Amino acid sequence: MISELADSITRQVENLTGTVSEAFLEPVIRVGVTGLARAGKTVFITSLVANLLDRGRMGGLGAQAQGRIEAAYLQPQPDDTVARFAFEDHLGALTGPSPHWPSSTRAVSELRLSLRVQPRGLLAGLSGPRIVHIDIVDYPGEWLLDLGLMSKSYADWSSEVIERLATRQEAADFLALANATDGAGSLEEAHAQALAAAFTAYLTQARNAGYYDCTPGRFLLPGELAGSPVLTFAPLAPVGGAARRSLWREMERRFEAYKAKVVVPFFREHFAKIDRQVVLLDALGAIHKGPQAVEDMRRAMSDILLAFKPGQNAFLRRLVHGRRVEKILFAATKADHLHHEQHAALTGIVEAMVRKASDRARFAGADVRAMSVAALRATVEDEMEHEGEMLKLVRGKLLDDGRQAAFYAGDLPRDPNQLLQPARDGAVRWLDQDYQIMSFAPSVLDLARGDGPPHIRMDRAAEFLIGDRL
Ligand SMILES: Nc1nc2c(ncn2[C@@H]2O[C@H](COP(=O)(O)OP(=O)(O)O)[C@@H](O)[C@H]2O)c(=O)[nH]1
Ligand SMILES: [Mg+2]
Repeated sequence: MISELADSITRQVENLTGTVSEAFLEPVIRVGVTGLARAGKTVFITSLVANLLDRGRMGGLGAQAQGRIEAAYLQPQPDDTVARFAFEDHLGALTGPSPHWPSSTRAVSELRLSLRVQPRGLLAGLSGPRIVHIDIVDYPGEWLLDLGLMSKSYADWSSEVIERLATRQEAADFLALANATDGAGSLEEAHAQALAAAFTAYLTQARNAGYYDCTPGRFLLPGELAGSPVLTFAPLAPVGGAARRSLWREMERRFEAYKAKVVVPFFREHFAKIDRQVVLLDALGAIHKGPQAVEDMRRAMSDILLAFKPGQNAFLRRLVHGRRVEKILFAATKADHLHHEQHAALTGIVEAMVRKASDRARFAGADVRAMSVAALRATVEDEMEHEGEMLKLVRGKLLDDGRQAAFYAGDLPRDPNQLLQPARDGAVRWLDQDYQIMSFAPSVLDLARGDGPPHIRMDRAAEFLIGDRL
């Protein structure tokens, strides 16, 4: 009781100082952008920033439509120890003379964009323009999944993972090695490394096959930690009374070190500071892969969402001290693969995926929204007659061979359950539809002055994320 009271007083004081300082200081909105690998984070941030700098295509952002944004500019990176998001490189890749998708990124990076805005309404006549800083933080969604490790012991985690792997052919090599391993035996570093390598190989294959439950996240994106002991462990079946210098005990120690030295710092230094969050999903990609990938994506989303419900996790509750993410946007990316008539169906699928994954009311008041977007539109819409019917489709340049091609992804159902239910029930393929996906190359752009790169609904996304603060 007393600690709850103290907590709520602290919170009120924090809120008060928040309000007071905002009136005088320049407010900072920290927007996190996450998603699983290849979800579209890099392209999303690049397009968002480019379109906030050149706002010709941002009619859906209220402050822009009202003519209140006077200027936008990039600032030096505010956090000395975080890599700067390589905006210029990525924009150069997307909009240069031979456009290509940016190379993939592996860790946290950040960028500060500042807007000079005229206040709205009554305040407009009273005060001059204000500066609002937007810090955009790019981090892998896989790192959020690691939150699930915090409440698990090495023994529990090992048992769970080994059970899950039993039915996966991708895990055969690792399981063979793990089964042939005597955890009670003494630690041999070469063997520990072989186990970790086999486990990492499994994780990599599993991810490529469409599984999303591929933790520990840093095994797939090791960055500067590659080869270090915190990444040199693997699940091993529990052994009773393993001695201190045994392989099993050492693996347990490293698992705990991973939590303390990798997971905790990420949540403390990055996650806990986020005000608004974008979660990107390549839902079309998952639908194309089939029911199992859709079900795995749904499960991964529900695990990711746990990070936004700090009340349910003791570790997070201590870390965030009542501070919370105010808005969460779930965005289905690459919507330029579909004619706009199908966008509502795609949004519906994402909405259902997230709603089923967790009950909205439990986000402690966060404003949650789903949307279909394309950060960089690589196609144009078209219609074509097919077996006596007019198909609404898109057309673009294929990534493989540069040919122009018309493309129809398939008929997404209006009722998302037509996909989510069979996925849940363990169907191996879709019954009466095939869903296609194609890789399009970004097209050569001829941008008018003041226009950012072409997109779908990035202005709406920006309005939802920051509109209320401009
Ligand atoms: N057609 C299309 N493809 C996209 C779009 N955004 C991303 N992609 C594709 O998805 C890939 C992964 O995007 P990226 O931003 O690197 O994903 P990240 O791993 O989440 O940072 C890109 O290389 C593109 O092939 C988009 O708006 N439209
Ligand atoms: Mg990236």
